[in-house]
Formats: sequence, structure tokens, C-alpha cells
Amino acid sequence: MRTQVVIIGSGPSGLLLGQLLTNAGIDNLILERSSKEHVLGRIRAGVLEEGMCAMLEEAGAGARMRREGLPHEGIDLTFDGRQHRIDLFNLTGGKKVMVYGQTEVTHDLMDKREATGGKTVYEAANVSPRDFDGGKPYVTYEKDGVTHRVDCDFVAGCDGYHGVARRSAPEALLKTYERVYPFGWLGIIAEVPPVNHELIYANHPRGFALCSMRSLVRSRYYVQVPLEERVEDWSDERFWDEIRRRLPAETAEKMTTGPSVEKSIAPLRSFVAEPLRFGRLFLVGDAGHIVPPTGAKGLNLAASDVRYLFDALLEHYRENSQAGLDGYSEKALRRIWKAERFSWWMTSLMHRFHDSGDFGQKIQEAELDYLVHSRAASTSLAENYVGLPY
Ligand code: FAS
Ligand code: PHB
Repeated sequence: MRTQVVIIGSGPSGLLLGQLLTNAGIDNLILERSSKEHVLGRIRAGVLEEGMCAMLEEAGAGARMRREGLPHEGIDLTFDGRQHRIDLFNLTGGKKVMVYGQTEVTHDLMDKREATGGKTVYEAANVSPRDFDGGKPYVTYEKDGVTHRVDCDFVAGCDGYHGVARRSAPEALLKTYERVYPFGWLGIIAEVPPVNHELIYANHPRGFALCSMRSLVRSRYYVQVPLEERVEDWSDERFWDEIRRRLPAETAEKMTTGPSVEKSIAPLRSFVAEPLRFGRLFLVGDAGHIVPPTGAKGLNLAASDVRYLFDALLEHYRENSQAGLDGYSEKALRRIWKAERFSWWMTSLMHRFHDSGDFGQKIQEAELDYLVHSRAASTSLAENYVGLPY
């Protein structure tokens, strides 16, 4: 079999790239190791930057997001018993974010791919990109006990942090940067109305908490927990008590509780691989970088990677130019590192570190107090949160 671009991974990166390529008449094949149901069963991101929204619409998969998504013009920060709104809209000259779950983004892109004849092989085992440092790359995979080979022009590694693409890169050429945080996020989904019409990021001596949502009747909440915590030790009752203790009293009193429909603990890390290109193999999205979800950047960074790589591939096929492909890694990494910085900064500001002590808590509260009373500081947070330019 032959195609122009083999995409490894059917998450948001792979699906978005695949759809843009299909719409441009560039043949592509997605190889996904899990089942479609497993991919759709993952609960992950919840906040889309305008750049991501625009790309979903460019791909022809943005209608439901526009219909059902919740445009948000601000976020709240709470600390020291107080609640302050950061007016994203007015601080950024009219920019907003869209609250719309990653699961829905994935669903919409899968539906669009099927409607436009895009081919995805699910449960493709032992996917392996080969000869990508030469001019004739190919990818092998196993399906129903048969080994297949796909010859192609390029391979896009959209296979996430645990994927095969980055691991296939020559070790001598790959440099990685990593910071693992000494805590995780215990998250739940509950079919209850959100406590607030916008997101609340809470700094509290007991630890960070986040009040988010998926709709006006479906809430997404998180509390910071030690890494060794087990989800089975957290009853719904214990979770609700803990998150309300980390919020200002008048907010906690308004919280509607109910049975969780999903509960899990996610570790937090900052990670970047350099470069993002190895001959005809390109790393995209979580395959090349990870951010702690505090700044809501993970999914949105995948979008800007896709923008750069798609534009470069289009230029290659339409104008026979290598410029975009040659510049992809440096261009993507410039935006990636700024998002890494913001995500690290917001994580450092909002979470309780076991070695920070009371002094560290007071410094965080002083920085937050400065942040919410300084237009310059609030503007800096706002322009990063809504998304820096591509
Ligand atoms: P993904 O990991 O989504 O997709 C990779 C795909 O490749 C998967 O379907 C996988 O099955 C497949 N794959 C892996 N190895 C393969 C192989 N060898 N062969 C074939 N296929 C393979 N971001 C936010 O902005 N906000 C959040 O709240 C947030 N929460 C998160 C919670 C968790 C638990 C995790 C893990 C991530 C979270 N993220 C969040 C980040 C997340 O949303 C990612 O940024 C986003 O999924 C990136 O999309 P992809 O790059 O497509 O990678
Ligand atoms: C979410 O709704 O899952 C979410 C929102 C904002 C974040 C992280 C997660 O910063």
C-alpha cells in the first residue's frame, strides 16, 4: 500500500492533521493502536483557544463546537478566602476561550473523517516507522495477525507521550527536557451544574483546586493530591468535602454535588523533545511535548503544531518547497517553550509544594495579590491563557 502521509495516532493531533490533509487532497492514512471506543472514552482537556476553534472550522468539524461550546470571557482566581476575576476579554482586546471537551473535539473530527472518506486503521499493533532518514520512508503494522507495509512520503508522529514515534528517533539526535511535579490531579466528572459560570483556579494551603465544566449541567472538578494517592481511597463524599474546603466559603456553599461518572488521577509533568523532525518523521502534539494542565495548553499546543506542519506539507506538495518542512521544528518549539513557561509558572503559583512551607504560601498569596491588582500582570496572564499568536 502507498499513501502520501502516514499519521500515527488518532487523537486530536492526528485527526486534525488528517482532516486538513484530506480537505487539501493530500492522501493520508491514520494508524491507531487502540479501538475507536477506547480513544473516545478518554476524558481530557476542556478549554480551546481561538486558534484551535478556527482550525476545527477550517477542517469542517467546528459546527457542533460553535453550537454547544461555551465561550468564556474570564476566569476566577481564589486565594486567602477571596475570589478575583481576570477579565480575559477586556485585557486582550476581545479574545475569549471556548469550553468544549476534548472528547467532543475527537468525536467531531472522527465523524468528519468518516464522512470525507478518510481511512483509519484502529487496533493497529506494533506500528513502526522505518527509513524516515532516507527519501523512501515506510511504516509497518500488524492487524489481525497480518503484517502490513505502507510506503509514504512523510510520517507524522501524533502518537502522544507514550507513542512509538519519538522512541524511533535516533537517540544521539534527540534531546529531552523534563520536570516531574511532586503531585497529581484527582479529577471527577459529575452531572451537576457548575458552581460558577466561569472556571475557578484555587490556591489554598491544603492544595490547588480547579472548578471547570463540560456544559451547564456537567461539571469537571480537580483537586491536587500527593503522587502516591489512590483513586479508590477517594469516595465522592471525600472529594466534595475536600474541594469545598479549598474554595472561599460563599463559593463552596453554592456547589451542587452529586455522584461522579468518572474519577481518575493524572500525573503532572513538563516535557519537551528537541528537535521535532528527523528526516521525514515529524513529532506533533504530545509526542513532542507535555505541559501540566494548569494553563489549559496541552491540546492547544497540538493545534499550533498541526498548523505549522500542515502548512509546510501543503507548500511541499503544491510549490515543491522544503522551506516549511525545514523550519517546522524551530517554529513549533518557539511557541511550545512559551506555553511550557506559562504552564510551569501557573502550576508553581497555584499549587502547594511540600517544601514551600508557610513562607512559600505567603509568597504565592503576595504574587496573586499583585497579579489581581496589577493590570500589567493580569494582562500577561490573560494573553497567555487565551493563547499567544501562532
Ligand atoms: P493523544 O495522546 O491525545 O493521542 C495520541 C494517540 O496515539 C492516542 O489515541 C494513542 O492511542 C495513539 N498511540 C499511542 N501510541 C501509539 C502507537 N505506538 N501506535 C499507534 N497509535 C498510538 N490538556 C489540556 O489542555 N487540558 C487538560 O485538562 C488536560 N488533561 C489531560 C489529562 C490526561 C490524563 C492526559 C494524559 C492529558 C491531558 N491533557 C490536557 C493533554 C491532552 O489533552 C493532550 O494535550 C492531547 O491529548 C494531545 O493530543 P495528541 O497529541 O493527539 O495526543
Ligand atoms: C478541564 O476542564 O478539564 C480543564 C480546564 C482548564 C484547565 C485544565 C483542565 O486548565
